[in-house]
Amino acid sequence: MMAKRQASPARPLARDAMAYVLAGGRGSRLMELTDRRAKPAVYFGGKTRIIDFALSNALNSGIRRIGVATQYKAHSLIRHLQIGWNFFRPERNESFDILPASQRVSETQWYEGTADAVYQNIDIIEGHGPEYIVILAGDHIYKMDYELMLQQHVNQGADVTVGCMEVPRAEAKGFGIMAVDADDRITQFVEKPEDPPAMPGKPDVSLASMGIYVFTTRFLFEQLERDAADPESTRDFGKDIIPYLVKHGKAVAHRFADSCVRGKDETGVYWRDVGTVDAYWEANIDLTQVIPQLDMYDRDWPIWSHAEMVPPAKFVHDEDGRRGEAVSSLVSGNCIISGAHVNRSLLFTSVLARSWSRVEESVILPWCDIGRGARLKKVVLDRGVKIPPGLVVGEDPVLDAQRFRRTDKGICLITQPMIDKLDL
Ligand code: ADQ
Ligand code: ADP
Repeated sequence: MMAKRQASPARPLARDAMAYVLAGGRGSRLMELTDRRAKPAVYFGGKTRIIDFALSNALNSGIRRIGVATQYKAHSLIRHLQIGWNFFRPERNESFDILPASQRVSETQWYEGTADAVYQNIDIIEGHGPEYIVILAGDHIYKMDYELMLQQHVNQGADVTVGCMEVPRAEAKGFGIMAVDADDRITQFVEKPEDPPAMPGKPDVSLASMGIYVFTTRFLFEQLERDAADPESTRDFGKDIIPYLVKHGKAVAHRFADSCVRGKDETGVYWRDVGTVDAYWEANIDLTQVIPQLDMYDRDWPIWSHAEMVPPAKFVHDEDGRRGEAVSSLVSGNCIISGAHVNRSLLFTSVLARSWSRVEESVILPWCDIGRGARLKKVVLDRGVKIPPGLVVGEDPVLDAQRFRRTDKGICLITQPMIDKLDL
């Protein structure tokens, strides 16, 4: 292992680190929203995509070397990264690599687990020579200062530091769950247990891995080589590498609450998976509140993205003199609200809402066209959907469920193929 140096405020550890973002997952519980794009490429919050949060966290933390491992339906993601994240300069020792699947293996074989997605790109990481690696997932919404996690890693002399947070035990099945000692050393780790163990003294809470790991680069490579030689391994961080290091090495837990960026409103600890249509809808609609739980206005921790150069949103009377208006809503550039009423909704770029249409509690992705007199309530519209004049969604649950992807909570996800199939 390499010599450990103490964190010094004079030179942030982030400058010696590389962020490696795993962005290959489909996110199948988002249903048709991820039919054609990977979950990290899904739009969120009006101007950004989900992956922009992890990337912005890395950038805001001071990290200037970033690799993104892609896999499933990567085109939309790659296009977004190429347009929006192309400002890194090699001459300043910065880098931004978009890593396609299957560089080392045969044509038919993609990555196996998440560890393999790093193992296959060891050469590329080595070329950048980072001392530390921060492994991230590209599909969560949160704001976190990874520098603080790096400092804890170095100060505690850990082999691996795992980002963790408290989650309700009832929701803990989908996570790696850990137990820690008084020094936050991880003493037990089980990946996605059927019956998640609770935290001491907190019967309804489990301590969950966020899937964020800090390693010294050389040590990680040693572990990946060791794991690759193990025929029993599934080549996964959560299933193989982390449990191994909990047993045979020094694995330390880093509390998200210690490095969560709360913004000027000092909002609470915010972390969302947005992995289901309901959770996606809810997190987007929450932004329409007077004080949302996620502060997107914090200039000290901006969420970077690629924004199209488009004209401002426009609100006009239609030819009958009906007002075009939006209340309690976020309306992005190039939207035209013409004689339509928008309430408690989030409109991404270039949405057209035509006369007499009503949009309520809905998330409308870019380039949608809402026809005259249509009424939409509790809807998520995929990019580019053309809603025919007079279509009503959100008032007849049975009909909605026949036509669209309606969740138990009554949210309808609508894509263009669903509209094309309608017999109107
Ligand atoms: P999951 O998120 O369920 O659990 P996984 O499906 O392996 O783990 O995905 C981790 C991340 O890697 C996701 O962002 C996904 O998009 C991406 N990914 C998966 N396979 C990939 C591949 N081959 N190439 C590129 N990217 C890939 C993990 C941990 C748990 C932890 C949760 C927290 O295993 O212990 O609790 O994250 O969300
Ligand atoms: P984005 O996710 O950037 O909004 P689109 O919704 O336009 O992108 O498309 C998502 C992905 O599906 C893109 O990678 C695009 O290339 C692909 N795609 C879009 N339309 C078609 C089509 N008609 N046939 C095949 N692929 C398509």
